[in-house]
Amino acid sequence: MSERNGKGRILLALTGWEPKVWIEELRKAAPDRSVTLEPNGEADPDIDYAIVWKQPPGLLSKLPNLKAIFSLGAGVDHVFADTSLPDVPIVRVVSANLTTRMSEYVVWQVLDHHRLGPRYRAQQANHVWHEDRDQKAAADITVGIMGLGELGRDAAAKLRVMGFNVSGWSRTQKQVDGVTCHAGGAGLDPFLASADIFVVLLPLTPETEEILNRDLFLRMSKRGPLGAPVIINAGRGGLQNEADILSALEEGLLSAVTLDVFQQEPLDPKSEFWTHPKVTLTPHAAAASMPMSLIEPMVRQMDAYERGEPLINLVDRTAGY
Ligand code: NDP
Ligand code: OXD
Repeated sequence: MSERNGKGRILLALTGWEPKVWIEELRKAAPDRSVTLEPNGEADPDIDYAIVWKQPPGLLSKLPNLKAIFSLGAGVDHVFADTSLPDVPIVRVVSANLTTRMSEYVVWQVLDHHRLGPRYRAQQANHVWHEDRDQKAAADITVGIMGLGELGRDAAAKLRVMGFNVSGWSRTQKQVDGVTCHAGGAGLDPFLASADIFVVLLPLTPETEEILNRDLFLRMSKRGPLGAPVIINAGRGGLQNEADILSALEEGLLSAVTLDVFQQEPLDPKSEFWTHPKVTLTPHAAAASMPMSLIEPMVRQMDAYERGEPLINLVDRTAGY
């Protein structure tokens, strides 16, 4: 640990986010620690911890005394985008506050599709009064959650409270109360056959890249009350083949999608997604990283680590999440 007051020094490296609120929150939570904003700390031998969102590639490997990397996101694909990462622990966000907001988003979007929100908004825009009399109950619908991690499990529990049937898919077998759990390659087809609305809360890794593609859509159940599946992707844009989504919507392989994340963010102003009648989109806003709820626990982790306690919420480098 760097000397001075014995408290590890922090480098904050952000791309695309305004640093002011993060610095302010850090100064509040860690008044006794030095906080440097990248690029000023480049190659600084006194830096112990890096707090990052899309850090510039190569930056972290230049910090000779780096002890740990703290991701400002639950997802860490932005950290791994730097291929020269030093071999130090990576801590990711696991936060009840963020999890709750993600579940709000999931329940909001599932209910919106289930209760024909897109159709009624289009009718309103055209002054059309047409009530759909064939109204389904939540119990008639199965929501399939891809990714039964911190976020997927909480969303599953909240959807269950609303009365939906819930199935889930993960890399390793899980047991979740009231959820039919499938896992791995062998579990994928039974999972895809089980649901009507698919909620995607997977991390972006080499294994999941563009998993949302035409082949997968063809394997999804078409028997459900919605006629064709709905996909809600709040994981990462890299999980989706965007050309395949557009053609699947045209062909009726998918009935509608909600996309919070895109291959390229911000989304190109010319993208078809903006105006497509079967697309609901939000600007990577499903569950934003909030300084008030994330910084304090990160600093408390640093304190605990300096007392000899292990870091928690560590990323498995081999699995990539
Ligand atoms: P977790 O790591 O807790 O959970 C990930 C889940 O995905 C686990 O169930 C894991 O399986 C499963 N998984 C990983 N790889 C595979 C695979 N190859 N096949 C099947 N299942 C797989 O992550 P979180 O729940 O905390 O977050 C999920 C993602 O949500 C983040 O990585 C991030 O990309 C995204 N996110 C988006 C936000 C937004 O605002 N849009 C906000 C926050 C996060 P297993 O259980 O076996 O490990
Ligand atoms: C995250 C995100 O990964 O906000 O936390 O996307």
